[in-house]
Amino acid sequence: MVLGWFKKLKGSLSKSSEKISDGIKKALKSKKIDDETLEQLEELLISSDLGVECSSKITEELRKSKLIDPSSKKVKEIIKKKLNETLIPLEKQINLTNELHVVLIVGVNGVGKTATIGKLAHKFSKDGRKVGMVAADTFRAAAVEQLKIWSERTKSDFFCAKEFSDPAALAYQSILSAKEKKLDLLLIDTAGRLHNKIDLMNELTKIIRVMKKIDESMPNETMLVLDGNIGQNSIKQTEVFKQICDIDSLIVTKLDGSAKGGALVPIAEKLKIPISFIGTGESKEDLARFESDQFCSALLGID
Ligand SMILES: Nc1nc2c(ncn2[C@@H]2O[C@H](COP(=O)(O)OP(=O)(O)OP(=O)(O)O)[C@@H](O)[C@H]2O)c(=O)[nH]1
Ligand SMILES: [Mg+2]
Repeated sequence: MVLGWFKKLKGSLSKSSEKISDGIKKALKSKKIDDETLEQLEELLISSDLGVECSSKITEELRKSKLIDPSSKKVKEIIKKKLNETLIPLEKQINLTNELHVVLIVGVNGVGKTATIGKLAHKFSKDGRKVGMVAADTFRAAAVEQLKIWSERTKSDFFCAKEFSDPAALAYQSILSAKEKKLDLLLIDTAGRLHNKIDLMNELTKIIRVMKKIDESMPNETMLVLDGNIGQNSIKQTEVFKQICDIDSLIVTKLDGSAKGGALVPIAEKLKIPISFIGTGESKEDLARFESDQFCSALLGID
């Protein structure tokens, strides 16, 4: 089971890991770690989106290691060790209890909020949990329809309201219904785009304020979804959301496809917010709990 999951993660990150593996092999042609090799390795790490800061730290570590007869395997282990130092403290597990757990999913448009809700529902239903989804993006009819399809696909309860109705009222009602139905997990989808940014932020503030009327601890958890491909922009997006809500964890999506898997590292390093899950594709299985060691092995192509 665990092995199957790791294989899948490796497959999703294969474009990134092939690029890194080939680059390391090329850099080690001289069979020694000299200035030229280190420069090549640093360039490789930067071009693999690991960020300048992290790439230079790794290069320094490789310099200090004074590897005699360096192999790709040894170099990868040093890189992994350094990445783990940054990423392990940022692992975040979601542990459900027997009480309803309400999760608010936020993020700008197109980052993958709705798809991530579908994938989360699939993951937790497989574990025998009763899951519900709330279409609190009432601004777009298509958004409601998209989430409905995910609810059918994952056999989850679905809560929605009329187009343009108040998402805060919907969220409130849905929590009450979910409690009655004894659901374990309620995932609330929110709008990524309204008329403007201020409207979007006001709406989110209101959703949170109204939820708190049920219980001050609501939402139990807020997850910010970030598109792993957009680099610096993630930092800016996070700052905007941080002004209006407490972000408990990040979900970094779209680490598959192009060789962009490394982009998670500078995001984590700069934001220092725990990462709960990573998205590695468009299907319901393409979501993994964030476990640094596994992620680094997959990214670097280590078995
Ligand atoms: N390759 C890849 N595609 C993804 C991933 N996550 C989401 N997508 C795709 O990205 C696109 C946008 O995803 P949505 O879930 O609609 O994004 P959203 O944040 O809900 O967007 P809005 O509702 O417009 O705010 C869809 O085509 C998804 O299938 C991922 O991890 N990998
Ligand atoms: Mg959406």
